[in-house]
Amino acid sequence: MFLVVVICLAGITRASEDAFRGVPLSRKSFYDSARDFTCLDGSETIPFSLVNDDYCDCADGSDEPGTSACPNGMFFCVNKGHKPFDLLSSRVNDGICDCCDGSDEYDSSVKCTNMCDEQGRKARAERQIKLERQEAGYKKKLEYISDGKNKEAEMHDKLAKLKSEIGLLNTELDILEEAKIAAEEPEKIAKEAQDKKWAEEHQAVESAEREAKARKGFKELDIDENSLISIEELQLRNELDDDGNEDVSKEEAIEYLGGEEPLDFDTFYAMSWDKVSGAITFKYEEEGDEGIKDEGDINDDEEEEDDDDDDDDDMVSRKVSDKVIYDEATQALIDAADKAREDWDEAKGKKRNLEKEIGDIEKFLGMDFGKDNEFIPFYEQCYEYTDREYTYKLCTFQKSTQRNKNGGSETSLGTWGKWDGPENDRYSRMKYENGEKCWNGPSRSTTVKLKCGAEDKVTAAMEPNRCEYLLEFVTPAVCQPVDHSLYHEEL
Ligand code: MAN
Repeated sequence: MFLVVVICLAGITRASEDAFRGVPLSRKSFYDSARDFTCLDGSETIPFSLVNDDYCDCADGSDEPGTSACPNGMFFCVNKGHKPFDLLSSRVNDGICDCCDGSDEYDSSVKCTNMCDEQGRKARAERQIKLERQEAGYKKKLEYISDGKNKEAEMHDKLAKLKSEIGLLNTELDILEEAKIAAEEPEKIAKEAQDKKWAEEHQAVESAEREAKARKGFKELDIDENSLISIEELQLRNELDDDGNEDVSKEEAIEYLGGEEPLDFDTFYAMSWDKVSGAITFKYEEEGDEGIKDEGDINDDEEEEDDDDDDDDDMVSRKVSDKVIYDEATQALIDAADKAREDWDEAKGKKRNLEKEIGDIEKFLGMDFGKDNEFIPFYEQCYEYTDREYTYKLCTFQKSTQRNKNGGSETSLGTWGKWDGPENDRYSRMKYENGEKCWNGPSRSTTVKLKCGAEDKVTAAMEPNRCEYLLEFVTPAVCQPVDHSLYHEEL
């Protein structure tokens, strides 16, 4: 009798255990053996004895959580010691251990060992490491935020300082400009006077030289030394044979003479010299400039004209420098103006540098460095990653490049473009755009995917599409605080 009761009780316990098999804890309240069972989609109500009877009654499969009778049923793996999860009930008793506690194979040819404790321990250890990394990362992120704040404040201070400096410099520049104008005015007047004088002297010397040459030429052509050039004398110069018939015709000579023959020097100089000297190479040309000074003058034997000739020679030999040599007073004015110009230029240079510095700071302050400015410390920092073929360099907020490991020049994979993460996580991706053009394709570009980690590092580089690069960048800057409340419930 006692045995029968025990067997019966055991049967009842087994039956009620079977009825609740595969029911998740969160839905346990819907499975009450004292009442009829209403399918969870509300489509039908059946006697509770039909729950887990290996026959599918509910359209949503909710009456068979512990058997594989319903194709869409869900079996709940309790997995005590590890993570519980819902398993498609078609996988129940299919000969494969899906739940780590083996509960899905309760009536199967395979015997599953309960691996939950071991797997749970391993998962917890891994999770612990991850959490510690996240926690350390977040701590570092707070440092970045504070460093960023300091740097931002420092930049604001610097900007204010530079702006006041440039204000003072503008006043100084006005003064220096006035001084420059004041120094340049007398310099201009003095210089102009001397420039004019020099130009006149230079011109006088040039024309004296020209005339002296003409006199030499005249003398050379004046074979009969009668101080006149005749057609016949010109006909003796082969160079004037324009038609190349080896004879200088009368007409050819007249063409060169250009006037009534015979010509005295003045007429010759005025009418013929340009043409004749262009065609004939005179002896004085072969002898160089010295020839002009050393040789006698055409009027050597004419007493009264000797003086004139001496004057000419004087004029010719008188040195006129290639450029103006200013007198002392003018030079002093030039030096003073040069100094004023230098001072003004120097101040202008200073202003340009200040403007550049101000521009750089304003650019920096106008940039988006994340929700809490946590990315400020990354401004123009560089990180490298080398794979089998290339070294990738990421200079954050600046550029991304690639260089072949065996050398060669850098290829631009884009310059800083924008934050490119999804709307709810904008700061999880960076985009670098408009890099070097891909052969027969678009410009190269780089997406940088940011992942939480304890230190700043590029950990992977890929080219998922030709000339579209993907870098994985691990950094504390994207670490979130650990929400301990999420990890308190025991697995
Ligand atoms: C270079 C590199 C590669 C890229 C090809 C495209 O070899 O930049 O990453 O795919 O050019 O021609």
